[in-house]
Amino acid sequence: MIVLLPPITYASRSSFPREGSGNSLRSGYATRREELPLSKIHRSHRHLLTICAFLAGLILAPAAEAHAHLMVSHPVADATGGPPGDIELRFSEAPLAMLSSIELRTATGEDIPVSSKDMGKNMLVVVPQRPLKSGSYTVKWHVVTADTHRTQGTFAFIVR
Ligand SMILES: [Cu+2]
Repeated sequence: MIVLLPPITYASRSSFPREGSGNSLRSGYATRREELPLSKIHRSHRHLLTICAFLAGLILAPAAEAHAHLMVSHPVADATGGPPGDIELRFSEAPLAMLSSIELRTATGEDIPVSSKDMGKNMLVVVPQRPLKSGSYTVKWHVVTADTHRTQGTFAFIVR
């Protein structure tokens, strides 16, 4: 394939405005360059970067804090006790219930069906749909907060 390019025309020297000799024109360029040294350009860029970093920090800082961390649970992780009526998880931020979940499993990996129960803004609560026999259980949770960030975790408890 042949690509046809328009002919490149170079402006002849005579087409430049002539102000004095060629030597004075060259020295004029040099003077202009001295007025805007590289270090000055870099310094102004550095200021711009500092401002950008500051603004990004303002925007990102509240978002980073909005991750939902598990504050406390019932049963408490690694606790041994009677069969709990529900599994309660309290987070540092409000989970979006539609995008969050709690799964309950036996030691052999059997999934125990749960129903959700509303117990307030920062809580996720589920009720096991059948009585929990003695043995160890795993609670696997994942939570999405309003900033779309996802956190997850697992803990276990033992039913005597
Ligand atoms: Cu977050």
